[in-house]
Amino acid sequence: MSVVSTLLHGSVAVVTIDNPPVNATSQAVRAGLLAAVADIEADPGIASVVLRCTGRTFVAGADVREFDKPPQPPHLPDVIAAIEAASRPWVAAIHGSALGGGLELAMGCHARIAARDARLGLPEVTLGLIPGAGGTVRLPRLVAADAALAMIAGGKPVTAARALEIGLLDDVADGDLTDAAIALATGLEAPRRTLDRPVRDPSDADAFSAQVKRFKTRAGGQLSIRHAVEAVENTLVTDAAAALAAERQTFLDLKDSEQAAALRHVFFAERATLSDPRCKQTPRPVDRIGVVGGGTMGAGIAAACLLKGLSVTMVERDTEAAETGRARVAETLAGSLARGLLTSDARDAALSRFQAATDYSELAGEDLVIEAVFEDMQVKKQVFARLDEVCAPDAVIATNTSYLDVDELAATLRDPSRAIGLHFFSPAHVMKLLEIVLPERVADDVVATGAALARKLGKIGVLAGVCDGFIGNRIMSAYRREADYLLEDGATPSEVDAAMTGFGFAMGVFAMQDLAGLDIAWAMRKRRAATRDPSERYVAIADRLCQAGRFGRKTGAGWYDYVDGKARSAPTVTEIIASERRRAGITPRPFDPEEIMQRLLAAMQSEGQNVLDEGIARNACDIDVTMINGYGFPRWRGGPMWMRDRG
Ligand code: T1G
Ligand code: NAD
Repeated sequence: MSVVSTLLHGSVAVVTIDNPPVNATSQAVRAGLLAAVADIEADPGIASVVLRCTGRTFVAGADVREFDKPPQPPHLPDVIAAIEAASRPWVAAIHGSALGGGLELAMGCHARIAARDARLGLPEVTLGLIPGAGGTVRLPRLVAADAALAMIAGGKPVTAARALEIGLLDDVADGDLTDAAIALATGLEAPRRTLDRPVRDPSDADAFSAQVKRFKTRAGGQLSIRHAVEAVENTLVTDAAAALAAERQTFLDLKDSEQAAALRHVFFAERATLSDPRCKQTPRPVDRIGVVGGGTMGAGIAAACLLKGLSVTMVERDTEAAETGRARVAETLAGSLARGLLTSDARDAALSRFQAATDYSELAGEDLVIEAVFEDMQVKKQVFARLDEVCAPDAVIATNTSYLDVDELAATLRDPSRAIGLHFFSPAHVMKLLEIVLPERVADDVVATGAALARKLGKIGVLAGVCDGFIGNRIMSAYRREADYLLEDGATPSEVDAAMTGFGFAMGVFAMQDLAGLDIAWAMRKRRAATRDPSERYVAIADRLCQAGRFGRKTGAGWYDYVDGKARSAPTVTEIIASERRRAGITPRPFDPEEIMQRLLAAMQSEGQNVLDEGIARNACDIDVTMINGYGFPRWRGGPMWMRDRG
């Protein structure tokens, strides 16, 4: 079966692309489309054309796998130009996602219709690129420039309803999409070429200027966003041909850039994290989820499951705590509703699938139960013992512990093979990363069940071995330790944090500690004091802050003083650091951002190598995915291990 085929429906030619898994515009697809255009142009009996795709989606973009090789003709811009120049009208019939080159192809058509649940977008900036087949020139001719800028520089798709509203779609189909597209095509007199349309100026010039500035600021060091903004600005003031040429050149330059290579690495690495054969086994059911503990994490996990259509039973210590947990869940769903992430009906339906209880026997029917109680081994063992009694024999029992030994917890069960670690990140309904921690005796289908839950929740599941901190927290402990060394050696908290944000982290390591709370790590350090290696350098600055009751934002002071929510350098902290330097006999010296980042990266990479050597992570890609999706490592730099291996 050819990847592009044409069938006649009366005088309408239906051109179908069949290139699984996502109908990417591979070289074969591009050549097939060009041949179809020529055949149709040579047939006077054809009055109009419908372009559709088989499978789960319309064209989801150019084939990212081809980007490392020199582009092969026919090039997508030429295919799109041939369709746009056709003598008969072409209608794109969009289902699933029309993304990148797929949307560019649809914009080269003369009309567009989509299924109601379709999405349309130009995500090229997320790959370190800008649209390279006319997206920055045609989109501002179909929608107002501000809407075009949001799509191109933001990289996020819009729904079919939004696309219809802004003028990107001519119609939305509720019934059979192809039939609706044929009807639309039949009604078109002549092709209206997108490039012949004038650009649509922004609805509000001042707002547009502010939007441009916001995107350029937000871009930070990511080149693609800056170039995307400039391409849209250029389209507004340049003729179409010149704008197309400029866009193509920028695209080709960016395609060979280090940032695009890094982002392609992350794109494929994120899709490979569950390629372990055990993840492909038949999983146990994960429709009914039990959560023990309705605190920060328990409520977040419950909300994450409810938002993805699962049902949840939460068990807390007592009625008051259960009510508090329920309130936290309701508040989280209300936040998602306020952000337009779900309808009020969907929110109500989610709450109808949720119950908060105090009696563990309510968990008897759950497929999988996750404990998210205090980070205390004795408390968790008691909870595991109760779950062992009440849960169905093949129910999976999971722990959300951050640091504790999952093997030790598994051993408390009569059947340890059904225990697994599911390390969510806070806020659990937002953060994409889920570390799936595998105890020694975990059953293969329980691993598959953890992977199935990650997929169901739309999370990126990463397999981890059992150790102190698994992959992410272990590496974070290493660079947090290095940051403490830097303080004692002469740097200040704000210098370290500024070096990290300048590198591309969303937040510096000290600001992050103030947000999470210094007391949690302090409790852990005190627990481990007896077993600490006396020969290892130990920096007591953080302990001194905690002894002074400086636990971070929650106490109004931590590494920084907080005045009206704003962080300020704290004289108390400066004094504590100075006294610790004196005690250690260190003469402080200045550090520039490069040296700070060099030392922090070296700490991440060295601990990452230890994690690989001990088999805690399957490969370096999984470490990069973990640090990007759990700890704010800048995506466009590819991850600590990618940077090390690129040299
Ligand atoms: N090229 C090649 N393979 C792709 C691909 C692509 N564009 N998109 C997905 N795949 C593979 C993916 O690696 C996986 O393979 C399988 O398809 C299922 O993907 C000229 C230059 C469409 C929303 O950025 O957002 O066009 O692991 O697991 O969760 O201006 O895939 O099975 O072997 O993600 O259902 C722009 C990227 C490209 C869209 C479906 N397009 N893809 O999500 O499945 S640049 C994109 C996605 C471009 C033009 C420029 C998602 C999806 P395997 P999946 P999913
Ligand atoms: P929390 O203190 O906010 O919530 C713990 C909840 O467990 C409390 O509501 C408490 O009432 C409940 N609880 C205690 N014993 C119980 C029992 N026997 N039965 C039922 N409920 C009980 O703690 P948290 O921040 O949600 O952390 C929970 C777990 O998640 C810990 O293991 C923690 O290490 C881990 N974790 C936390 C984060 C984070 O950022 N907070 C991130 C990942 C993992």
